[in-house]
Amino acid sequence: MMKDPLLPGTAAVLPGASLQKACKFLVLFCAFHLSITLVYYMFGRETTYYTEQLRYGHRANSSTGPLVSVLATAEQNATPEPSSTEPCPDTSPLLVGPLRIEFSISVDLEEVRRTNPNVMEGGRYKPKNCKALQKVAFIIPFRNRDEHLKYWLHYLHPILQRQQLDYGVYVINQDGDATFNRAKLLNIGYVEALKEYDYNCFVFSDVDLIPMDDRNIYKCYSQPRHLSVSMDKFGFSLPYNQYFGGVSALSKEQFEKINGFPNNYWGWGGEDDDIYNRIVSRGMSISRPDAVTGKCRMIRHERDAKNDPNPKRFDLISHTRQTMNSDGINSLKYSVTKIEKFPLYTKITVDVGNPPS
Ligand code: UDH
Ligand code: NGS
Repeated sequence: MMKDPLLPGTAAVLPGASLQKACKFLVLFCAFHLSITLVYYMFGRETTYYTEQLRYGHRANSSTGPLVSVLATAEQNATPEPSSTEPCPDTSPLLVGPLRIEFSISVDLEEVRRTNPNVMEGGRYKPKNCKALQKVAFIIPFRNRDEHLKYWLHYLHPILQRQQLDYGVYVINQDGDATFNRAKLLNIGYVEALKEYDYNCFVFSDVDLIPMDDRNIYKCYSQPRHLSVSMDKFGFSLPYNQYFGGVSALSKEQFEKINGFPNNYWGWGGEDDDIYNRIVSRGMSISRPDAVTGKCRMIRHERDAKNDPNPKRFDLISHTRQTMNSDGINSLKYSVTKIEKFPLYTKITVDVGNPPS
C-alpha cells in the first residue's frame, strides 16, 4: 500500500480519496460552525448591551452622564402609556437598580435643573402619565451644608422621578448659631410641608446620605420604614438592631400615632433612638429593605460646630415612654424666618429657640 506523505500516521488506515473527502467535510463543518457562532456573537452582544443600558443607565458606563437620559429612555420604552388618572403601577417600570454614587464630581445646580426639566419650582414633581400612589414630602434637617445639598439634589431628583412619586423637597434650615436640633427641625418640616400640600407620607433624610439603588423606594409602608439600612460607613450593615438614624419614612398616621418626634434633643445623638422607642411603644415595628437594596453612601465630613454630643441623651432615651405624650408635635414651638422657593427645593429658615439653660 502507498503511503500518504501528508498524514504519515493515518495513511496506513485511510486510503487517499477517503481522506480528502473527510478533510473537505471537516473544513466545511468548521466554516459553517464558525459563521453561526459569529452571527450569534454579533446579535447577542447588541441585546446584552441594550439590556445593560436600560438596567444600569449611567452605572454601566464609568462616566457620570446625565441621569435624565436614563429617565427619558425608560419613559419612551414604557408602553402602553397609562393615562394620568390611572394609578401608577406598584413597581415602577423606570427603575434601573444599582447606581454609581460618587462625591468627587462637581455638581452645578443649574445643570441639575436643566437635566430635570419636569421638576417644578420648590422641588415639586408628579408623574405625567399616571397618578402617583403616594404624596411624599422630603424633609431635610439643615444648617451650613450647601455642598452636601447639591449632591443630594443631583442624585435624588432623578431617582425619585423614576420611583414615580408625587413629591416635594423641603430643606429646613436652622437659623442662628444655637445648638443644632435635628428632630425639632424634622417636626417643623412635617408641619410646614402639610401647609403646602396634602402629603400622606414623610421621608426624613439627612442631607449627606444617598441611596445606591433606586429599588429602595423612598415611600411609606404599612410600618414605619428605616431606609438607610446598609451604610458604607458601617460596612454596609446596621450599627445596631434598633438603629433608626439617617433616612426614615413615616406615613401621616404613623407620625401622628407617636406624637411626632422629640423637640428636646439639643446637639448630636439619641433623637433617632427616641423615635425608635416611640414607634415600638405604640405597638408598631420597623420595616426595612434588604441589605443590598438598602445600600447607601454617606458624604464624609467633620463634626459640625454647635452639634457636639448631647450629654443628656442617655437619660432622655431612658424616659421616652413618660415624655412622648407631652413632647412632640403637640408641643412644637418655632417661628419661620424665611421661605424661599428654589427651582429644586423649598428652603424654610426657622428659629427653633435655644436649649434650656
Ligand atoms: N445637620 C446640618 N448641619 C449641622 C448639623 C447637622 O445640616 O450643623 C443635618 C444634616 O442633614 C446631617 C444631619 O443633620 O446629615 C445629621 O447630622 P449629624 O451630625 O447628627 O450626623 P452626621 O452623621 O455626623 O452627619 C455625625 C458626626 C460626624 C463626626 C465625624 C468625625 N470624623
Ligand atoms: C448612636 C447614637 C445615635 C446615632 C448612632 C450612629 O450611638 O443617635 O450612634 O451615629 N445614639 C446615642 O448616642 C444614644 S453615627 O455613627 O451615625 O454618628 O445615630
